[in-house]
Amino acid sequence: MRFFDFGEVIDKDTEFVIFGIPWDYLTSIELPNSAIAPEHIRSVTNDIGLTTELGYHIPKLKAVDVGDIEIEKTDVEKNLLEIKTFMDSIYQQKPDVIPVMIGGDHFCSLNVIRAVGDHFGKKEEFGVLIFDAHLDFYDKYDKGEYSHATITHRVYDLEYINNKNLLIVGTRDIDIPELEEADKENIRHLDAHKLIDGLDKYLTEILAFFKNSGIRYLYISIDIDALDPSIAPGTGFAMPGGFSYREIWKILMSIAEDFEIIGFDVVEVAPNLDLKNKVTCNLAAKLIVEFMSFITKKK
Ligand SMILES: [Mn+2]
Repeated sequence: MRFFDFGEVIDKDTEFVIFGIPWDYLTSIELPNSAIAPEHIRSVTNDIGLTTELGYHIPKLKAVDVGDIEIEKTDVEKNLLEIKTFMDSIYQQKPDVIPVMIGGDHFCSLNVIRAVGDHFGKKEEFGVLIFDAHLDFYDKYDKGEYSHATITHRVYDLEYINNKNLLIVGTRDIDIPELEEADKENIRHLDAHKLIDGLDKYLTEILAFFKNSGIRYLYISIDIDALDPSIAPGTGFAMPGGFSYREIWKILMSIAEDFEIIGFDVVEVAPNLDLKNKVTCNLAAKLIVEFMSFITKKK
């Protein structure tokens, strides 16, 4: 099964490479099963109409779905290497391709973001925008430095990432140790409650943060728990007060207009906790395909 029946062979026209990382070993609670999310999110695309909300014909997207990276659940180092090798291979086939990763827990993003950043030539113009209910900024969590609760810290540890090109939005469930750690490093997070002043203001703050830092190229990581659990119930930590679909849709549209998006992911969807009508998987699939259409339309 492929995402929207896209082909699987990267060629000279390919703009997006979609792939799954079926791995959730580094989540911190047992209940969610995001390892099965890539196949479930692909599967709902069978039943979604073939135009985006603005009428773009989805089959026209120059996207391929190359399947899942091979994962051995508990072998963290091996999986990190596996992800790196995979990323190297897609860039070898097409150096300017846009990777689109379907997780897995949030830790799956680390070596994807690292590969995108390492590969990208203009590091001083590169930034990372993370949508998340949480900071994920623990220095260490239950299994150590690698955890879905430490992912943002590990991204921050990359030599070309700092508090001027890393922004977390949608935060509303922050624990004291990670807040202290984030404050110590002056990490900017635009908490969800600030939406009370309106989406336009919120959006302006996001755009201004990166523009003031001279950033022109962005990697976007979307933890599905950034959205309100009323529309995204299928995830491990369901915390009220998140983005509506329309709010995140508008934010994604605006950042695709103002920045070059050079990679993105959607993580932490847990199909075993989803409703029977698969609303969370539908949401993830919609976000992916709408965002691709925003990115491609610009060109
Ligand atoms: Mn997260």
